[in-house]
Amino acid sequence: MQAVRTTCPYCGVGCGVNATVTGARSVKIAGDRDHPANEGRLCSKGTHLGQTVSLEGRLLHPMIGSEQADWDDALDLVAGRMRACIAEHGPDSVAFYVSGQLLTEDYYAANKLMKGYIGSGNIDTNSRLCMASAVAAHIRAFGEDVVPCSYEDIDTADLIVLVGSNTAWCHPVTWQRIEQARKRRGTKLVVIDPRRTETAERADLHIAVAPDGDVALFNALLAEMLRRGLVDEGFLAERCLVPDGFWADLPDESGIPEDQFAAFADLVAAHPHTVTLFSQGANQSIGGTDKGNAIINLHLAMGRINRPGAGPFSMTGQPNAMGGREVGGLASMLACHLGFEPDELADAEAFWNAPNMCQGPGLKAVDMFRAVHDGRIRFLWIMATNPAASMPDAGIVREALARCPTVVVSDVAADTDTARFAHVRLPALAWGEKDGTVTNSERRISRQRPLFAEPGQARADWEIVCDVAGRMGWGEAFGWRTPADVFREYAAMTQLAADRGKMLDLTSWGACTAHDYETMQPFRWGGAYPLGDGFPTPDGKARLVSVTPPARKVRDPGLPLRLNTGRYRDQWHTMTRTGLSAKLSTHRREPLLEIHGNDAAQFGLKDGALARVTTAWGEAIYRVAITDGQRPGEIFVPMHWTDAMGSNGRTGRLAQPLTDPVSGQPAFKDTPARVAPVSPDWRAFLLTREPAAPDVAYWTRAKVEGGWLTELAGEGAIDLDALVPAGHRSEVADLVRGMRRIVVCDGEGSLMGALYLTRSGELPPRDWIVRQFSQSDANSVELLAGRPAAPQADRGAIVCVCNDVGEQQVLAAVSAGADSVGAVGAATAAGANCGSCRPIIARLIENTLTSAKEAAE
Ligand SMILES: Nc1nc2c(c(=O)[nH]1)N[C@H]1C(S)=C(S)[C@@H](COP(=O)(O)OP(=O)(O)OC[C@H]3O[C@@H](n4cnc5c(=O)[nH]c(N)nc54)[C@H](O)[C@@H]3O)O[C@H]1N2
Ligand SMILES: Nc1nc2c(c(=O)[nH]1)N[C@H]1C(S)=C(S)[C@@H](COP(=O)(O)OP(=O)(O)OC[C@H]3O[C@@H](n4cnc5c(=O)[nH]c(N)nc54)[C@H](O)[C@@H]3O)O[C@H]1N2
Ligand code: SF4
Ligand SMILES: [Mo]
Repeated sequence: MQAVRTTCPYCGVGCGVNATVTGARSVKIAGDRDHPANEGRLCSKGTHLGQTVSLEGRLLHPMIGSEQADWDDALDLVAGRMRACIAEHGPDSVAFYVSGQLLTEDYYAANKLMKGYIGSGNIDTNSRLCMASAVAAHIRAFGEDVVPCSYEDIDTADLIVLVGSNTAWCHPVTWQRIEQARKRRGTKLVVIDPRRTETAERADLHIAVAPDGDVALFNALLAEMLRRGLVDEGFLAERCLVPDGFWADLPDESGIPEDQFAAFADLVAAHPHTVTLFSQGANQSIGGTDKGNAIINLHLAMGRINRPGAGPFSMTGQPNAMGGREVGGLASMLACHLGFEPDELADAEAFWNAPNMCQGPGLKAVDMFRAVHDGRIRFLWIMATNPAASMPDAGIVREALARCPTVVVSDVAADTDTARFAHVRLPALAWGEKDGTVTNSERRISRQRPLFAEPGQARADWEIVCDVAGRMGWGEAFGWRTPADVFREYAAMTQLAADRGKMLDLTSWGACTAHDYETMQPFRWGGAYPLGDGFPTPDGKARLVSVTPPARKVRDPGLPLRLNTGRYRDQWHTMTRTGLSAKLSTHRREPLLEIHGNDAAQFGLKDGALARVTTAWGEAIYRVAITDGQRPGEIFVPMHWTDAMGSNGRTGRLAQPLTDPVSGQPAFKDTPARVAPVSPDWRAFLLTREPAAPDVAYWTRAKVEGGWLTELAGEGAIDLDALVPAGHRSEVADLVRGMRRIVVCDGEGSLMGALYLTRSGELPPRDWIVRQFSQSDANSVELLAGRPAAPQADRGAIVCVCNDVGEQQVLAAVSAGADSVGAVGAATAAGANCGSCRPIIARLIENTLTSAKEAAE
């Protein structure tokens, strides 16, 4: 079999993948050495793509309510409801909420349908939650949403500053590139993040900034550079417009300890080749746009832009966040980097031959769901996103979905939190089936190519859009036969941007043949330095923007903690795909509440026990993890768990709906909160072949090899028979300690299910028991004991998911003399594959060596 060159469907690094199909639904994955974004590397998520391509959990037929339907009936219903809604309530009563996980072709079709044919601006995307602040900052500074850097700049930088980015977990291949630059040329690394993440641990300087302290810090840094005479007066005079009073007004209070500030300033002063990468710690804030501009201001003022190894570099989150921005998937943009000026509207109208051109911007995500809630929007089509879990104030979002007369959901998964509200569900093609293009963080366009036949009745997202458009009477404008047809039209439309001096120019692809499209090599629009010849503003100059730190809110004493939310290394958002991989699920099997020991003591929380987090918007329950990586007063929880994966761990319940006034992006990183212990009567864990969703107070489940592992807790009596499957059942009980263990095997002696419950004691370690699930002859005596008769060395928590190496094995290697990540890899194979676990191995080595040194002193 020949490998197919395609692109990873997860993060915005945009890694090239060589995929070799090995069976009906199986594939061998390797990094594409010829792809400039990754040069052969893949992280843990990319490496384990093969574990997510089975048809488990897929939506394979259109559904009307809970009934399977055929495409004609489903599409007739969608088009009929949409037509009636427009006729009765006008075009603004209809909205699309789409996603950076659509392909550019899907996005283009949906945008054209809404803005040119339905006649409303009401199409917004989950990129509103993700990239909107960076987009707004780029437009304010450069006149267009252009990222002025590329990955090569990381290779040639002498100083890399990461602002609000856990790069080692969220952009792991970019991280490996940073580590390579450090090794090769001694590049220095500064990490600005309130938490000591695995990224921050590796930095030369970690600045644990206060939440939203970034604008103050960057303003003070710029003032310091002015004092040191390091501002590039020539570049400023020639290429920038500086607002009156900019320097006089520049606030000069860094908000961080003086010695740290001096160290940071010295590093910045000494290294003209500085790249500042920023991500959600910058964007997801009530001052997110200002943070972007504070960073860009520094680079403009020092002339550190448009040349190798220098520039402000916003990293995109999703695989096609950038493509969506290009085609116009944000309600605040029209199409192809155009806005809503009369001449722009007129040109787009002519290009699309649009019968119902929209007249202005539509509602941004948070406002869009409010409009659904109060009945202004009555028809909502959601594609490739899970807002019932991922929007802030998800309670209101759920109420809105429950009230909305028509909710259409296009998804690859059958059961998502959002799908539960759908009147019509449309099965979409997933990664490995779909065909089209995506654009990564550095503006590089790559192909996603199909590997498998289309399963069931699933269809491409763009085709579904076209079929609905056809039923609305607009078949001709949506008559594309292939994704190449769509891409060609989109590329031709960028002429409207090019005519206006914008950098987004794909016109050379406007007449590409099917063969050109098929054989497209990854390419970058705008080249390495798109802004090098001048900025796309009327006078060709960039703008410095005066920014001030957001006003400090008066805090509610009943909510004394600041809740920060974000990501785990091996899970992707709402887990509909990564949650199906046993390997990826070993990294974190339950959502944790990370909290400083002082706070835990003050609020009575114990490490490993459960705790409730409450905000003004709702409450959720997590497993407590005490860590000095959190600053006192601040807590962190992951965004990933949903109602489909657990009873109480959905973080969307907690997040506030406050948004940045310029970009409309929600401030997910700083919600006032309180915590309290949860002390259930009993705790248990359950192994099952099929996913369990037991009716108990607390549960959360994780995929394991061969089935599912569910952690449970609750009050009062438990109906054990409802939990364990039928079969050959063995059981032990110790009524004094309230201990029950049940093991169920089938006729051949394979383990079919097990339950371990206690009211007062400990539960046995999970890993050995879980491993018996994928073995053929289970020993029920050993299983009831919770351990093998002949004791085995405890491997500890799994560190390397690729090669299945545990913490104890790593520590043993370190004790035996392995003092580098490479040496540990040679001894244990940990970290020798994708490399995502190298930062944690480095920490284990460092901790061991430090404690050995302390012991010696
Ligand atoms: N493993 C994994 N990778 C992913 C994703 C995933 O779901 N899983 N999702 C992708 C997507 S869509 C996105 S958007 C990216 C996100 O990638 P990142 O932005 O790196 O991820 P987050 O964990 O959301 O947040 C990053 C950090 O911002 C810090 N932060 C919070 N408040 C502040 C602040 O006020 N100032 C500063 N300087 N920092 C702050 C947080 O402590 C956190 O460590 O990841 C992409 N990659
Ligand atoms: N608390 C908190 N909340 C957050 C964030 C945070 O940091 N903290 N981050 C925000 C950010 S940056 C982002 S990007 C969002 C992400 O949030 P979402 O977009 O809601 O999360 P996903 O799980 O990626 O949802 C994608 C959905 O599309 C489906 N899907 C996958 N591929 C396809 C396809 O090809 N076609 C179709 N039709 N469907 C498909 C998946 O099954 C899944 O249901 O979350 C935001 N929410
Ligand atoms: S860094 Fe990992 S998740 Fe991101 S594109 Fe590359 S392989 Fe995929
Ligand atoms: Mo994102």
